[in-house]
Amino acid sequence: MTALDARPDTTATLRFPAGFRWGTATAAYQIEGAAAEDGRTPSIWDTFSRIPGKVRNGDTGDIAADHYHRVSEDIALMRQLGVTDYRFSVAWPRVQPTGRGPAVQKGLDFYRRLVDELLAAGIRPVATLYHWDLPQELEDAGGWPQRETAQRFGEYAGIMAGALGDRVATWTTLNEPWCAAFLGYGNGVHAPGRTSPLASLRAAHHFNLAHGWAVRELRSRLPAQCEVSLTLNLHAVRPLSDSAADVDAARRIDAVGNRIFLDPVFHGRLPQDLVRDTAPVTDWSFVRDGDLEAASAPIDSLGINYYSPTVVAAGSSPAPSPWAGAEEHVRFLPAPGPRTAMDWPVDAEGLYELLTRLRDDLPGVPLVITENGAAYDDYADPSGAVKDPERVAYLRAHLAAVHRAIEAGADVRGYFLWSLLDNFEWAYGYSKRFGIVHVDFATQRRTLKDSAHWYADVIARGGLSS
Ligand code: IFM
Repeated sequence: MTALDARPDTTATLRFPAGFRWGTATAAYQIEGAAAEDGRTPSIWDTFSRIPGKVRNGDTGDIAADHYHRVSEDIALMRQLGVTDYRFSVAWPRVQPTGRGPAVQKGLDFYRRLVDELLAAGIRPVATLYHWDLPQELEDAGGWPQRETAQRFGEYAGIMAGALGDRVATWTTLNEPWCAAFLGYGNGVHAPGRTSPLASLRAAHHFNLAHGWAVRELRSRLPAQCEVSLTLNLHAVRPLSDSAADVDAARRIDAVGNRIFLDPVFHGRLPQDLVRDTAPVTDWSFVRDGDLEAASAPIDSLGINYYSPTVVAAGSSPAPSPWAGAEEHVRFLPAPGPRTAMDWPVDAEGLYELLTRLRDDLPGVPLVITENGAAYDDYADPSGAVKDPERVAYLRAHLAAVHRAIEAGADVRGYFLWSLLDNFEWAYGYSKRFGIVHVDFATQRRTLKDSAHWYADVIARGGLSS
């Protein structure tokens, strides 16, 4: 034993591997604001949020956290936290307003500045090309259920790679295509608000295709050291019991929630049980020769967004539901335990289950937690502090689960906390606060919550202290 080995570990009891990436994440529509500036045109979320009753309190992303005008201030906050990486998304309608043709210089300039300032601050930029803000013109032309949208996305990916190239360390094609396809086109709680099982399955396929075509464009323009990735919100599905019927309910949700993306992207095939299950609502003839090969262009890592598990049993769920027919055979049950302000159960074990499953199902694919976090009803107290002990407990439990999964052999390379800032939480508007930095939306004043100080300490120690 060397003197070094004998030294007590005073920094962290659960230490993460050297080089582990500690980040925070945001998305363009949720924080940028400046919705009509410098040539940006409406996205489907600008349109959807203006439909009465679709977003709580009639909130929109017009101003959001005004990040477009406060980039430097927000990067200074990240620097204070000590994050190694920052995951942001590019607003497609800001750089290519109609979703076709040449890019708008001012839109590109905004992201250039963001990336340059991140690099100057020693923070790795991690860019997502699509976090749900489709240019409205492309939706008017048919949106994601139309194949042409995938083609447009590939071209847009090429524009971005040409503009920012190797200055972005990681390029992620899509964020949570499940939500975009099934909440956007299936039960309509997200933009564009359509309610058609067939449209949602078509959209899911075109997301896979768009991803593959974007990977091809990125690879042809980027230097080899750039990482190319995809982020999925995989469902940690648990059957209520080990009865054959409950296990089959879980299989159905795994097919339409997880394998609908995992199989095409990593194995170049459609899950055959999904094709059988969905036969009543679709014949899948929109999948053409060569599509699955295109979708499975190799990528360097898989991003995973995890918040809570899904418990299911045999039965049926009341419509409207996003599950493309699966809800006729599946009952969704509340998982036990404490809940966040979203009414989502706090269950770190689900993250461990997901990571160890991926360790087994996708050997050799590095994993990155690209989102994890919780909303609570935070407020600044009279002294100006924002005390959020529930969020700290949530984060600690989930980071401990990640650590345990790494020890069990899962190749997890990083963790991005959702979110840096309080922001526009889609159909919930500004009523839900996910940030570790509190935003007073009237003044745009930022205040570090206790969880931000706690996270800075975790990063500085390289793990969790006891
Ligand atoms: O805010 C969202 C984010 O845009 C995508 N993943 C889930 C988060 C919390 O709902």
